[in-house]
Amino acid sequence: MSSEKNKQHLPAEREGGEVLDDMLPEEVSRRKFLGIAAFTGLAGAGLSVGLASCGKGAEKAPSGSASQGGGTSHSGKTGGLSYHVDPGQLDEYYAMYSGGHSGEVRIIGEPSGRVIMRIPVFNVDCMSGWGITNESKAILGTKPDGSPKYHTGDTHHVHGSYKDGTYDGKYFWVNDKLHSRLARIRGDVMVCDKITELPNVQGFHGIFPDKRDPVDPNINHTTRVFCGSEFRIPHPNDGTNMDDTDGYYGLFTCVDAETMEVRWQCKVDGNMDLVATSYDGKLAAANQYNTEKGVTFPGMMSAERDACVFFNIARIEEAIKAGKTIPSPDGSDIPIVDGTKEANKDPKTAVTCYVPIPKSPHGVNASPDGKYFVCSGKLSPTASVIELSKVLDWFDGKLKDPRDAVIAEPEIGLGPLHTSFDGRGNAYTTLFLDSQIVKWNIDAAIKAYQGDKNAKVIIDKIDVHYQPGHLNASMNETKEADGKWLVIGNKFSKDRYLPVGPMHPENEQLIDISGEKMRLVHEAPVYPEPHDFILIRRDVIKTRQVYNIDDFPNAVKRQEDSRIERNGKKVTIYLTSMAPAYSMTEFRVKQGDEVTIVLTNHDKVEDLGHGFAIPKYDINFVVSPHETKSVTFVADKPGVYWCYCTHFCHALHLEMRSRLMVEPA
Ligand SMILES: [Cu+2]
Repeated sequence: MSSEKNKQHLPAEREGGEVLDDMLPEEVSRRKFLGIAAFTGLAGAGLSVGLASCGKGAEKAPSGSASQGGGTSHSGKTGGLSYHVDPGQLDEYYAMYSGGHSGEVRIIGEPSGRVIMRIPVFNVDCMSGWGITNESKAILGTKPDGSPKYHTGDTHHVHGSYKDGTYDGKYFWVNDKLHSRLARIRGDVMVCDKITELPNVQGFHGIFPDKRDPVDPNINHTTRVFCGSEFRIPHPNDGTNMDDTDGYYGLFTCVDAETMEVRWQCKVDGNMDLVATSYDGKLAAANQYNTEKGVTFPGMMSAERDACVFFNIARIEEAIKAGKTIPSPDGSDIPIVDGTKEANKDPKTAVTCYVPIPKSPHGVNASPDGKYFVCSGKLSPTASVIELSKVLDWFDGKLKDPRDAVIAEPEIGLGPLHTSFDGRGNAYTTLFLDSQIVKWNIDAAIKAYQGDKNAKVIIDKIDVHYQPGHLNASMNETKEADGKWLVIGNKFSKDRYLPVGPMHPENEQLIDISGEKMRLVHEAPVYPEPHDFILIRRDVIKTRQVYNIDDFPNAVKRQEDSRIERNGKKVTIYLTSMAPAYSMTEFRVKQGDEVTIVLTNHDKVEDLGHGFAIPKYDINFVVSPHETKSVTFVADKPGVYWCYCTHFCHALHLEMRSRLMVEPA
C-alpha cells in the first residue's frame, strides 16, 4: 500500500486569496468583489433582522409588508387582504409543497405564489448534486455498485414538526408513495437529512406527525410520525400467495421522529390514504376506502359506507409491551399489532376504532380547536364531522356504536375531498367534481344534524379552475389557524395559461378568506404535480445562510490542507473553493483509479456558492458557503477534463476551472 501526498497546487501563498488578488486586474479583484458581496450580505442580514422582528407583526397585521405593495384592496364582507408583493418585499408565508411525481419538495412564497426553492428528495437533481454526491447517496440508499437504489419518487404530503400545538420549524416530513419511503427535511437548511423505507407496505400515502407525545404528558412536541398505506398486498409478498386476495392487507406505520426508525406497525382492513392526529396526542386516524377488500374497480366501491379508522396510540404501545404482537411478514423484529376490525370488537381492549363514513372517503383533517376530525365522502356529497371525545368514549366502553361519534354530516357538494379551517369555526372543502370550494360552518352543521331546520350550514361557494384536490388555509393545521389565505391545488389548468403543448402545468389558486365571502385573488402555474402543502407564518422558519464548516466530518478546513492522497488505486483529492478559483489548478490520476473529490467551499459570504462539474464523468454539484460535498468515480477515460464552476460566482466565474488529467494506463 503506497501513500503519497502530492502538492501540485498553490498552497499557503494563496490563503486568503492574497496572491490571487495580485494576479487579477485591479478592477476585478476578488477583494473588491467580496466587498460588494459582503455589503450585499450585510444588507441581507439587515433584512433578516427586520424579518425576525416583524414576525409577530406579520401575525397581528393581516397584510404585513404585502399591504405596502398597493395591490387590490377590499374591505368588509369580501375580505380585504392584498396579495401583491412588491419587488424587494418578502412574502408573509412559507408554503411547503410536495412535488408529486417529480419526487421533490418545493418552497413557494405566499401570497405571491413565487417558487423560491426546490428541494430534491427522492429525485436526482444535477443543480445541487442530489443523488450524485456521496453524502446524498448515503441518505438516498444505494445499490451495490454505488448508484442510487431508486431514481424515482412520488411525494404527496408535507407536514411539519409541532411544539405546543403549532409548527416549530425544526423538521418537515414528506412521503414517497412509489417506493414507500418517509423523508425528513431539516428546517434550518431545507435539505433532506434522512430517508426511511417502510417495510411490508405499498402505496404509502398519508403522513402526519403527532402534535404531542401520546404517552408522556410532559412532552409537548412531535415524537412520532404516522404513515398510512393505501395498497393491500400479500404477506410475505414473495410471489407465493399472489391469488389469495382475501389474505392481502395493509399496515399503519409509526416512525420515530428523531431516529427515523420504524417503531411499530398495525395491521388494518381497508385502504388508507390521509392521516390526521389529535392535539392531545392520543389519537391518530386514517380515512379508509375499499373496506370491501376489492382488487378491481367495482369491487372497491360496492359498500355504502367505508370508514375512518382511529388508532389508540397508547394502547398499541401497551399491547407491544405486553407482547401481544403478530409476526412480521418480512421476518424482521418490528412489532406488529392486529388492528383489524375483527380483532378489535371489545372497545375496552381495542387498539382501533372503525367509524363508518359514507362511500370511499378521501380526506381527514383535524379542526384547530382540537375537537373534531372532518372526513369527506368522495363518492358521497357529504362531509362527516367526528367528535374526538366520543371516539375516546367508545374506547372507554361509554359509546355503544362508533357511528355515534359522527355528530354532523352536511351535504356540501359533489366530490368532497379535503377540508381546511379558518380558526373561526368555518370549514372549507374542495369539491372535485363541482370544481368549487365550499365554505361551511361546523356549529351550524351540528345543529342541522340535530334537526334545526334554520341552521345555515353553507356560507359560500366559489368556482376554482379546475378540479381541486388539496387545499390549505394559512396555519390551518395548527391551533394558530389565522383564517387569512386559502391555497387551492387544482389538478387541471386547461385554458388558464399560454399553451405549451400537450403537457399542462397545474394551477395553484389563492383565495382571501378573511371576509365572509371568499375572494379568488391570484393564480400561478406549477410544474406537475404538487399534491399537498402547508402554509407557515414566516417567523416560524429560521434558516441559516452559511453552513458551519465543523458540521462536515470530511471538511477541508484550511486551504493548505488541499492535497492528493493515493492509497493503492484509490485516490482522494482534497479541494477548496474560493471565488474565483479552486485550491488546485490541476490534479493527475491514472486511468482505472477510483477517484474521490472532497470539496469544501471556503467562501463565507451569503449566497456565494460554487459548482463543480466534470465533463464526460457525469459529475455536477454545488457547495454552499462553508459546505463540504464529495463525489466518487472511476477515472476510466484518459485525457484532460476541465472541472468548472457551474454556479455563477464572480466576474471571473468562467475562469474558475481546474484540470483533471487522467494518464493512460
Ligand atoms: Cu465559482
